[in-house]
Amino acid sequence: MDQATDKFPNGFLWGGAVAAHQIEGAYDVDGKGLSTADVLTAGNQRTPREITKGVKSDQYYPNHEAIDFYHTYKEDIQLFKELGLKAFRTSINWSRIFPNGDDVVPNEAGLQFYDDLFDELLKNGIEPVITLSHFEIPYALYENYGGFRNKKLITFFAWYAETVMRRYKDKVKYWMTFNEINNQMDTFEKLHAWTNSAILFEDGDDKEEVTIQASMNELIASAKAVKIGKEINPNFQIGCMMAYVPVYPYSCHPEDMLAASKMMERRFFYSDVHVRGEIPSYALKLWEQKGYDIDYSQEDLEILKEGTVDYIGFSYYMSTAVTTLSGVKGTPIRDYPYAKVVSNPHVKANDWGWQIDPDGLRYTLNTVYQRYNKPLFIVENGMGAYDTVENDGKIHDDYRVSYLEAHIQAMFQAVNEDGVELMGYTPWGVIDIVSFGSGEMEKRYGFIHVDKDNQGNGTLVRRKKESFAWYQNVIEQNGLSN
Ligand code: P53
Repeated sequence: MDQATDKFPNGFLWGGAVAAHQIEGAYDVDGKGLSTADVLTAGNQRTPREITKGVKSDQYYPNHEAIDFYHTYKEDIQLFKELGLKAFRTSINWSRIFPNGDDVVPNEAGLQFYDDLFDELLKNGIEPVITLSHFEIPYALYENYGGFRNKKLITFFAWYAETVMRRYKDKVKYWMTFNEINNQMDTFEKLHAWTNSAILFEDGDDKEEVTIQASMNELIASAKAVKIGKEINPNFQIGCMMAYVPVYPYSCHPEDMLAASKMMERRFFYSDVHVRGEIPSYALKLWEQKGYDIDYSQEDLEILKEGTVDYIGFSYYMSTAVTTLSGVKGTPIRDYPYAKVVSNPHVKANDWGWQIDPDGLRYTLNTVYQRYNKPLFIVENGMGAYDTVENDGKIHDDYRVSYLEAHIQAMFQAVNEDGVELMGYTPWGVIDIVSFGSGEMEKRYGFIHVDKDNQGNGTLVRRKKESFAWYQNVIEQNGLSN
């Protein structure tokens, strides 16, 4: 067999990933309503982003313009085509379709934009992979309903999902419901509660209880979307989207092992419901012990069963470690005060402290596949880094290539040595975009550089980085060259 073609399965979806609010800009045109991403200020490595009440004239909001993909998508898709992408993952901005979230009639101009975008991708041989809610919801749903803590959002989301799935039924085959739905359970205090849930907390709230309620509402909404989607087009492949950051025991002390496994439970809770269609016993026990009164009906439980996902999409960036040993510096963990999150002495970290661990990807692929026996799809992976544009306009980003190469190697081993079923790989931020976590432009992931800085200055000119040719070759060879 030809060396070049026996590396990854036939039809493997080599691609790139972004999200609507991080790339599109055009935040107030063609009838779009305000989204929760539009009231996030810029932060940096040390300063968190702030959430403002509505748009303030004296603040800078990096997502308002982002990289203006709304107006440049045709030229950008030409670059994606040259790169060789077979798939492009982005999201639909809910507030383009339903400006207030609770509207009955969709905004035609918003629908038309995604029609044009998907047509342009398909015309260039690129398969759209679409997330319904990627870390944003219409702002009015936050202000007027309190976000996903309110069960009414289940109905609004289901109507939004039905509207777009019907409209694009012949254009989009691969869907995901909520981006990184499990990325809200560890630190619901700040931005993470402002992800897909956009919870408006009230005085006296037990934040964990409210976050669990919002999570359940999202899981039910997701199952409804899966069920409706399958009725609209039985060929749809509808997945969930998880953030997998594996937690290692820092030592082989049995208590470290138990602490690591407890931490993993919180993350697995979401995929357990998505894939198995029922609430796991460890979650029911926890709610009982804490006296949480989580509201769901018999009908909701049936919907969970009927709306299980076809595949598991997930992001993988880093791993983390926990310990119960005294004398090791770390951050205490809510609920498990005897354990703390510590840095792993065996791996390095990037400038934002994210620990680089390609073996962790292989470990994750194995663990998740063995747990669920469902096809997996790596829909985000990458390393945020500062890039320098040299005087000759070149960008030597060998660090990016090293990171991705090591992760593709790990993925190769998981597929070819461990037998994991993997549908594709769409590295994050194929073109430079606004960082979600910090709001910076200069935390870059792309193969394509965009001339814009953290303050919003720049020409928005696109330049190919050195990694562009490298990834082009990976796709062409269907794997790493030997
Ligand atoms: P940024 C934390 C941990 C893992 C993934 O993140 C995360 C986050 C949030 O910061 O989010 C995903 O831009 C998310 C993307 C995001 C990407 O990772 O903070 O799905 O929207 O941009 C990278 O470097």
